[in-house]
Amino acid sequence: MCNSSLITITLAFLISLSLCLPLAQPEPCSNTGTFSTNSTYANNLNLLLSSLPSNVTANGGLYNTSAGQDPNKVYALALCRGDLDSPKCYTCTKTSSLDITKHCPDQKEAIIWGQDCILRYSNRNIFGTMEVLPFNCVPNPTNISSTDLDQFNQTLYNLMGSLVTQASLGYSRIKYFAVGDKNYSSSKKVYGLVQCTPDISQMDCRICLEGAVADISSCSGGKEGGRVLKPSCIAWFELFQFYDPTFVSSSPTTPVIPPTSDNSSPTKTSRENSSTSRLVFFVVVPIVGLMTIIALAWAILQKKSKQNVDSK
Ligand SMILES: *[C@@H]1O[C@H](CO)[C@@H](O)[C@H](O)[C@H]1NC(C)=O
Ligand SMILES: *[C@@H]1O[C@H](CO)[C@@H](O)[C@H](O)[C@H]1NC(C)=O
Ligand SMILES: *[C@@H]1O[C@H](CO)[C@@H](O)[C@H](O)[C@H]1NC(C)=O
Ligand SMILES: *[C@@H]1O[C@H](CO)[C@@H](O)[C@H](O)[C@H]1NC(C)=O
Ligand SMILES: *[C@@H]1O[C@H](CO)[C@@H](O)[C@H](O)[C@H]1NC(C)=O
Ligand SMILES: CC(=O)N[C@H]1CO[C@H](CO)[C@@H](O)[C@@H]1O
Repeated sequence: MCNSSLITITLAFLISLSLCLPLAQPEPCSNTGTFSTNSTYANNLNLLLSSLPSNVTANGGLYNTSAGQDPNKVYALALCRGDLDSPKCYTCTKTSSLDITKHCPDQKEAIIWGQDCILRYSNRNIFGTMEVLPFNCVPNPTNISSTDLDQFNQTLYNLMGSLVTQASLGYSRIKYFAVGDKNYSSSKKVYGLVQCTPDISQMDCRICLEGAVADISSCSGGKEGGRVLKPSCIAWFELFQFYDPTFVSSSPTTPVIPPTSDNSSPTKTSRENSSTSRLVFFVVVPIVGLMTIIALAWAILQKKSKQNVDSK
């Protein structure tokens, strides 16, 4: 009994730790130019970043805005994951707005993918255009057990394919969003999530997501999970339910037949930058190792103190 509760606690602790991972992610700061402290651009940017968290929350999870006049005009966009409640959306955009200035202190353009939100800003108009670069990949470091691989791979791509179709119809409350799960064995399930920024068209959402799903095998092939992150869309899968299960999709749960107009659907975009994914790998993997050690030490201490209590 003690052992099972110990395992539960350790697992819960590990999962909660893994949710903090994105804070350790290096953030792509574009090299399109820099601005200096106290400049008009800096002031416009600070104004936008400080107002984004409340505005995105008030606006139901998405907000795009701009401030100033050319050449110092700043465009900013924030999007929360479709299953987030307002407090979590606020926290994520708040944290991301602080992190983005920390990671990219003087870049005129930058993007950050928080655990639950995307935040971007630029000196050019970024609204309404589908973008797939920069590209970020966050694999779950755990290898999937090899006996399951073929069945798993097939199930994963079936699941993600139907989520892409469902999300790109735009029926969700936050427009392009879908979550779902599928059994890949009699006792195991894979869970998926896809989302596009609502400013792009259905067709562009589909193109972006199909590219992201195609990138899953290079990002996290053979792994128990992974996130492919792009400016206009994200695709994410895990072997546990990482999204809020109370999220109710407004579209039917039955698989949706793909629209015929998508027969000519373009293939995945090329020229994707994988340097960030390598960075993420080298940074995230050692951190996960360290966290595991801390969690185990913590669990052992818990067990000891529990035994002390029991023996009294
Ligand atoms: C920025 O402005 C503040 C207050 O106006 C001033 O104290 C600070 O020295 C300035 N910093 C730079 C780098 O110019
Ligand atoms: C936000 O994006 C939409 C869609 O691209 C655009 O029509 C709108 O003007 C933008 N809002 C602001 C404040 O720029
Ligand atoms: C995971 O798989 C890769 C190759 O598929 C292998 O190199 C690596 O050692 C494995 N890691 C663990 C922890 O089993
Ligand atoms: C699917 O997996 C779950 C456990 O995740 C299990 O309880 C359920 O029986 C499985 N369903 C089928 C149809 O295999
Ligand atoms: C899994 O299947 C997809 C599509 O069927 C394929 O592109 C991918 O390379 C496969 N990945 C692995 C690790 O087998
Ligand atoms: C639409 C909206 O909520 N706009 C608000 C964005 O944030 C600024 C500053 O906090 C407010 O003044 C706006 O009203």
